[in-house]
Amino acid sequence: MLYPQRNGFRQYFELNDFWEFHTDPKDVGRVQNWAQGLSESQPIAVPASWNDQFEDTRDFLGPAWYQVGFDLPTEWAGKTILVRFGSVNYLAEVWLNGERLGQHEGGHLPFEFDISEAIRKENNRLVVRVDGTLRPDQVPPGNVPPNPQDNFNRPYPPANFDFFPYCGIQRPVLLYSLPLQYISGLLVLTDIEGETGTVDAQISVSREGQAREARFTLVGHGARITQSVQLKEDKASIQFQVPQAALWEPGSPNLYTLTVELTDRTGVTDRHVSKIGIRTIAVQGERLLLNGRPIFLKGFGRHEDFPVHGRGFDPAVLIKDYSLLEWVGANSFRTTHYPYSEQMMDLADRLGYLVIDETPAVGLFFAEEGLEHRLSVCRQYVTELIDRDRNHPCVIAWSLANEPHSNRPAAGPFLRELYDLAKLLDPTRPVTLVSHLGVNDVTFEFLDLLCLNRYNGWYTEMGQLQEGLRILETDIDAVHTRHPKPILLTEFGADTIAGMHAQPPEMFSEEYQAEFISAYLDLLSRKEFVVGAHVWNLCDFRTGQSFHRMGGINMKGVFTRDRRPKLAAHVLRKRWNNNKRKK
Ligand code: GCB
Repeated sequence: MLYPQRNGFRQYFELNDFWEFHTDPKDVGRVQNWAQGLSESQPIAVPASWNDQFEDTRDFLGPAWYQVGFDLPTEWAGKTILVRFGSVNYLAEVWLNGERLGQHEGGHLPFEFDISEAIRKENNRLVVRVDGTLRPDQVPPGNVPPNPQDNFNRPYPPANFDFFPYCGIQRPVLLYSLPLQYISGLLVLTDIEGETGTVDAQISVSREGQAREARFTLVGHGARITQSVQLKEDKASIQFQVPQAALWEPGSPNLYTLTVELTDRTGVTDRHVSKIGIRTIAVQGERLLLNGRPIFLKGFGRHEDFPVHGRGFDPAVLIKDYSLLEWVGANSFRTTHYPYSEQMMDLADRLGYLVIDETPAVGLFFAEEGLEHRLSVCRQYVTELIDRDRNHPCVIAWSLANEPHSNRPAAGPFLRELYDLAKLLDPTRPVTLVSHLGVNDVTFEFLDLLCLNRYNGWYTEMGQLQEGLRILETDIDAVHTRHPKPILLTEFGADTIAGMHAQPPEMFSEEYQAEFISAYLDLLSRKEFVVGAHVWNLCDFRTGQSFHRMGGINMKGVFTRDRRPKLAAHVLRKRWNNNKRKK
């Protein structure tokens, strides 16, 4: 599924605006046929989570109904027309002019419907039912019966994860047009031989039509290469050699423009333009190699989270977060704990950040009940994520899950199946998942890259940082001895109340967080097999209410929720910016 574009052959407009909204706490909307149109409603902003927009919806998770009206641009008559949702959390069911288009499960990944038949010239009515209710058989799960062994205190709302379960239409909704026969898929693979880059590009075409040929053109950094090939069974592929290729990497994120056109006797009938980066990524022994050279990841976990918008797409916050990453000297991040917006990924390509791209599988547990459904949703996520992001040079690894409770027997086969699926769909990138278990994690046997979350000196060894570090060192050394693969510390951090100070440092003070992060980085820099460190978190973020989340906020950000630096941000900036190579 390619992102809509604007050119002579493709057009889109955003249905981002004020929509009509009605909550449906008694779940009567279906029976009362709200799909035909809402008789009562109030205005709501789209895209944005609904929770913080109204007085009475903060903890309301659904179901709720949205509606918007639009006319068809006259010049779109006779084209293929689709409606595309960037992210609706969690269950979406969609109708156009009373006709049911379909449904989608899971937030943070796009879905679309061909509405060429259902659309009218005027007065179209799009209705969406959204249900974010937490259920144990969903991913991420919620309302899971408490298990005394898990030692997990359920927050409110009862999510199985530590961030607020924001709901609604959270990313742009696009109405777009394509020619009848159009380029429907694109796969780009790159390689490097000496100074020459290789670009393999393959397209698929929606159906047979007039076009018999595809023309591929690669432009940039002094290169301009064109090649035309015949379409074979709705597919076409080429290979370009790019001498003296300008490689993509942090610090010099060189991109080329790849244009693919379908042509018939009269000329061009469709055009798709994308930016590509020539780079390689590989695990070799205990190292992670970018363009054949070892790379150390410096960065963060983050959340799509901001006051009032909730998890809603906000381009200004996105740009701001990239300027914070640059200011502090980071080169990477993980899309904790769900895929980020497509715009965020485009900017990572452009600005040169390495991304560990994570599916929405957080809080996975392996009780029998609901297991089959959770597995099928996870398979869907892996497939949709790889399909969405596989052409991004910024993506250096796929993360299948965050902290699955993988000490149950069912966990091994479940996660192995997802690993095999990711490898099948993309044999070029390392596949990982993020573990809190460590040496006994069954998945460490097969993962390409080991990701560990650790909070010694915070959740354990509270207030005793040195003791925490001693245990951490023993622990990661043991993981390394048993599994000699690269290790990335994907989370470590301490909640910190901005403005609270203590000397000697103590928990919750800015000094404790700064010392904690520095000491972790010092320890990790001594371990050759550690290939990166991601601080938890870039910014404070909203989560459920519980006794250990004051004001419903996780305060492990090195910036506050409104993006002001704490002491630790300055410490990181000094460390990461003073010596670009220092770990
Ligand atoms: C973790 C989780 C993350 C939490 C974090 C914390 O291990 O992966 O989602 O927010 O710990 O702060 O407790």
